[in-house]
Amino acid sequence: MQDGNSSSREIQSLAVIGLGYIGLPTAAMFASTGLATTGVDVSKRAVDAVNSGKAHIEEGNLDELVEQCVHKGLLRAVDKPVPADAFIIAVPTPVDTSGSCEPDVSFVQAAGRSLASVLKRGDLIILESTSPVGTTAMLARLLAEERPDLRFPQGPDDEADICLAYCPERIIPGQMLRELVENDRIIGGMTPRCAETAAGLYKRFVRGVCHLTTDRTAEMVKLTENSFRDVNIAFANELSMICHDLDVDVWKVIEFANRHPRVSILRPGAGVGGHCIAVDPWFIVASAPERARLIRTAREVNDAKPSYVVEQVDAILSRHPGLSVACLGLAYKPDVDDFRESPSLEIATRLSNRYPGQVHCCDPFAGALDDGEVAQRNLRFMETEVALKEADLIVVLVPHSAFRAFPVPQGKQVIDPVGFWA
Ligand code: SAJ
Repeated sequence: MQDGNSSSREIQSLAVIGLGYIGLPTAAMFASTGLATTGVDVSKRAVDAVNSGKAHIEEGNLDELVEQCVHKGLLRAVDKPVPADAFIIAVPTPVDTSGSCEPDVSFVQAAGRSLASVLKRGDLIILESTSPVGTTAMLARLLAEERPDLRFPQGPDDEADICLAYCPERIIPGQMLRELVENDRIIGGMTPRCAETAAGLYKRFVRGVCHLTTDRTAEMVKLTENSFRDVNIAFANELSMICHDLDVDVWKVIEFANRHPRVSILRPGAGVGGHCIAVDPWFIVASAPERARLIRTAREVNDAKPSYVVEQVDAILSRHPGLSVACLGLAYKPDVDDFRESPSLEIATRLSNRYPGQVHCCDPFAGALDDGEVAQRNLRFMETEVALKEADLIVVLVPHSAFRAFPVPQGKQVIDPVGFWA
């Protein structure tokens, strides 16, 4: 399919289901183009924040954009879907954490059921949530059951009443508003007309190329991107442990290897976190358990890295039991206030419980952590400046830019899996 240039119908209103890390920036961006946009979320906190002109998440200039759009009457939030010409579903798709790592698409199903009653002929529905291959088609079947009076696409040649497409978000936290505009989009329509209609909507603000394809291909593209990154990071993490055993500086090895024109190794760290890279590869593993051996192993290597860091601390504290420890950084990656699936938070929690009273944590974004969770994890916080002076052992878990303000500590033991002072 070609780059789509035309929208087959005029879209005058949009409802975005899910006002989280993806839904809110997307809703605000559409509203900023003059499109009447309604954000829908079951969280009263999110709805109230948006209606008072605020973003309930920390992300660049998002607060300002939300404020402007709400002030102009282009963006509002409600707790149930309202009629609109187009719907974007941006709800979480976690994996089952009880051990099976099976994808949980129940939020997508709930979003589909909740918007079914307000659908009318000619509407467009776009799924943006990272999803296992086949989820868009599953959504079409679910909607067809809910609304037998409307025709939904059933195959690529079907001329239906409703357009359905899968368009994965690909924006990186910390750079979301820029990437929303600049990144290429992969637009997978259940029919060519669905893809063109969805592309017409995104072209309100996307300056990257809109690549049109099928729903199943677009679903797999998204999973492939994040799995590729996970495998590359697993390679770096494995390399860091091998180099440690061989007493070779992994940072120099990677720096020099990356001077090769066809080598590009990512950075080792304390583990892989967040709600995407640490989760999405499991969607591929779940759909092809026999084949996805490398993808599964990469997940296992990255998931094992926090234990490796804890063992490094254990090794020092077993020789010097009374040392005080400072853990620098708890967020899932640098310069974000997002602690979901954070390996650093896991490491700090394990150390705090293993060495009660000896461990302090520092994170410029700690205010975003829930007080109850902090208490439950037994975390104790300290100003970075004080911790760097007072702690005997510094463990750098996240290289937040704010830590650059402090000089490299002298005369201290340091464990630095992220290469902050490498
Ligand atoms: N990490 C490393 N070493 C690296 C890079 C990252 O250890 O060299 C770690 C980070 O510290 C973090 C985790 O990996 O714990 C994930 O961080 P990230 O910056 O790689 O990715 P996310 O999860 O913030 O965003 C990813 C992006 N996907 C790709 O780059 C292929 C983003 O474009 C997606 O939109 C996003 O997932 C998503 O929503 O799926």
